[in-house]
Amino acid sequence: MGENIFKIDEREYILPGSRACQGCGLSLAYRHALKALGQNTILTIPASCLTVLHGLYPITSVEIPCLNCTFASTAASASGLVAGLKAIKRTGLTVVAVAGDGGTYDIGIQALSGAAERGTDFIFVCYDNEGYMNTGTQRSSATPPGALTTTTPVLTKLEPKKDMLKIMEAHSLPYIASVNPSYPRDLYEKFTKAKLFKGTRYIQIYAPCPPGWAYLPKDTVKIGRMAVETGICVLFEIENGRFRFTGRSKVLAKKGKRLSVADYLDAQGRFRQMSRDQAVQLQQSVDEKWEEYVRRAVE
Ligand SMILES: Cc1ncc(C[n+]2csc(CCOP(=O)(O)OP(=O)(O)O)c2C)c(N)n1
Ligand code: SF4
Repeated sequence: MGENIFKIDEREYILPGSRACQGCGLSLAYRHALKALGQNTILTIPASCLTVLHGLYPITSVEIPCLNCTFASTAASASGLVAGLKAIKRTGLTVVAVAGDGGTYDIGIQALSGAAERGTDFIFVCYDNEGYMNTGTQRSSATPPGALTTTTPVLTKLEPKKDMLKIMEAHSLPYIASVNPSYPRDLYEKFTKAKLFKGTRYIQIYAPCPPGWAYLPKDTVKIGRMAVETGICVLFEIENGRFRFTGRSKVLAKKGKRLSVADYLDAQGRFRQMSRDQAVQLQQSVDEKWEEYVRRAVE
């Protein structure tokens, strides 16, 4: 991948005054993702914080055409867009579906698996803020164990986080990537690269959320960096089955020195009720996953 920050397109596709919260990790990631995707893009988006960011009809803060679809049908609506473009012989447009973790890991998984199995020619982007944030922080299957949510208010979430990247890999996709808004150049390059592939491509954005995770809006970039330093979020791409670390994770894989997850947990109010056992277990599962990645990395 290239090394030049000045390669990033200066054009903005999100206008000032979007309705996302201050310090929203999704907004930051989306800004750079849209720069990489460019204007020859058609978006399809289910109910989520992202629909709020886009705004209420007839006003929008995003300068790219967008279809609002139902929760369960995100990937099906992308399949429809792809088929429609083919029917009218329009070429040169990228169909991109963008959903939260609720709309991907839980409600959207059936249509996504179907489209991926058919090899539909589109990019599916999941921004993972680890909960149903737009409706007030309910637990999803992406919520990490030990986190408080409004549906796990006393004991915290007890179950492990679903490994959606692994599930998508089982579909033998040509391109899969994990990105983080604290590393915009890495994110930009992966979105640019994803456009070059045919078939279903999957990108997962680690998306810090100040109100849902209970930290101050000014700390979003810091939280994102801590996630990478600890291995909670790993920057990588899988190209036709070949796994490689990228960016800061690549450096950490060489040096082998990651921060303890305790530093990450202490920085967020959502983990204030987490038990010691849960924290030890989380560290173990992060270490195991990291070792698995190290074993399979091609460079
Ligand atoms: C079928 C259906 N069920 C429930 C809702 C209510 N709803 C709107 S947004 C949302 C949360 C979405 O969570 P997620 O996909 O993780 O995105 P986020 O809000 O975190 O951006 C819910 C439950 C809805 N719009 N449609
Ligand atoms: S609730 Fe979280 S994800 Fe939603 S707009 Fe606010 S900061 Fe962003």
